[in-house]
Amino acid sequence: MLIKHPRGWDIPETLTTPEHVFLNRRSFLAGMTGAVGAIGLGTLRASAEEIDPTADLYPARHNEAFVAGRATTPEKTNSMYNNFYEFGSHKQIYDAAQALPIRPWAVVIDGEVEQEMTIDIDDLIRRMTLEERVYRHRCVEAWSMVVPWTGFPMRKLVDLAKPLTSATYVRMETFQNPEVARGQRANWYPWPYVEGLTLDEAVNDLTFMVTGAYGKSMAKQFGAPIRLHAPWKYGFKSVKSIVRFTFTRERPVSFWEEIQASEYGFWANVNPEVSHPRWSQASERVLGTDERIPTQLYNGYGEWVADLYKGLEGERLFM
Ligand SMILES: Nc1nc2c(c(=O)[nH]1)N[C@H]1C(S)=C(S)[C@@H](COP(=O)(O)O)O[C@H]1N2
Ligand SMILES: [Mo]
Repeated sequence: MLIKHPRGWDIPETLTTPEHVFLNRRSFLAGMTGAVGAIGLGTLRASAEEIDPTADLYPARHNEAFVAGRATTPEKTNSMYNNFYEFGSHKQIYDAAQALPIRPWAVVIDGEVEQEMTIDIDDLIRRMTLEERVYRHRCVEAWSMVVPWTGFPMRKLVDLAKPLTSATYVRMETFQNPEVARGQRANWYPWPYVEGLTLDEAVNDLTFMVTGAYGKSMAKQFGAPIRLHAPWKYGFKSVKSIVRFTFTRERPVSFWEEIQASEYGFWANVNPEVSHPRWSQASERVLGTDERIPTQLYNGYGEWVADLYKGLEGERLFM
C-alpha cells in the first residue's frame, strides 16, 4: 500500500543524520576524498558480472511468499545511494567500491562448530539453491527501499556449519583491505565491520544471505559477493562483503555498537515508537521518491519474527 502524506508532514531531511554524525568533525576532515566521477549503471553491472563464475545462476526462481507491498526501488537509484563505510562515510561510494576484488573470495566458518572450514564463495553458492525475494529495507537513518535480492536462507549456511549446542550467536565479519577500501584507513572506526545475530534469528525463515540483486549477481556497492539481509532490523545489521562466520557463545559487539552503544544496540529491531536519541523513527523517506510513509513494527515482518522476542522484553530490542 502506498501512503502519501501532505508535504507539510515531512520532517526535514536535516533532522535525520547519518550514523557517523557524532564523529562529524573528524569524518568531515577524513571525507575530503575528492569528487566522485560519473559512472554509468552498465559499467557497474559489467564489472561485477565479468568476474563472477556463478553468473549463470541468475535470474533465480522468484519466491512469491514475500511481497513488499510497494514499488521496487529503481535499480539505478539504489545502485548510487549506499552505506558502505569501508569506501567512505557518504552515500556515493559506488565508484570507489568497484576497486574491491571479489574473486577469489574465501569464507571462513569457525568457532563452536563440528568442523571449522574455509570455503570458496563459488563452491558455497553452488551448494545452495538460489531464489529471488523482494524485501523492504529500513535504514536507521529513516530512509527505506525495496530490493529484489537473490540468495539463500541463512539456515542453509547454519546447516552446513553444523554448530555445537554451545553456540548461541553468529558473528559476521566484513573483509579488511585498506589498500582498496580507503574508508578503512580511518583508524577511529573499529574495522573490520562486525555484526551478529542469535542462532535463532539466523535460522529464521526471513534471514537471507544475498548474492544477487535485480536478477543478476550483486553489484559491488551492495556488498558482493555475499551479504546479509535481515529485513525486520535496521539496515546496519545487514553486513556486507562477509569473509567470516563465527559461531560463538558470546554476544558479538557490532561495529556501530562499539562506536556508540547508546544509539546502536545488538537487537536493532525496527519500531516506529522507539525513537533514535537524535530523531524519530515514526516514518521513513522512500528512496527514489518524494514520499514519506509510516514505519511499521519489525518493518512489517512481525508475522515471521515477533515470536523470537517472547521472554526478552527486558532487553533493548528496538535500538
Ligand atoms: N560492511 C558494511 N556493511 C554494511 C554497511 C557498511 O558500512 N559496511 N552499512 C550498513 C547500512 S547502515 C545499511 S543501511 C546497508 C545499506 O545497504 P545498501 O547500500 O545495499 O542499500 O548496509 C549495511 N551493511
Ligand atoms: Mo543504515
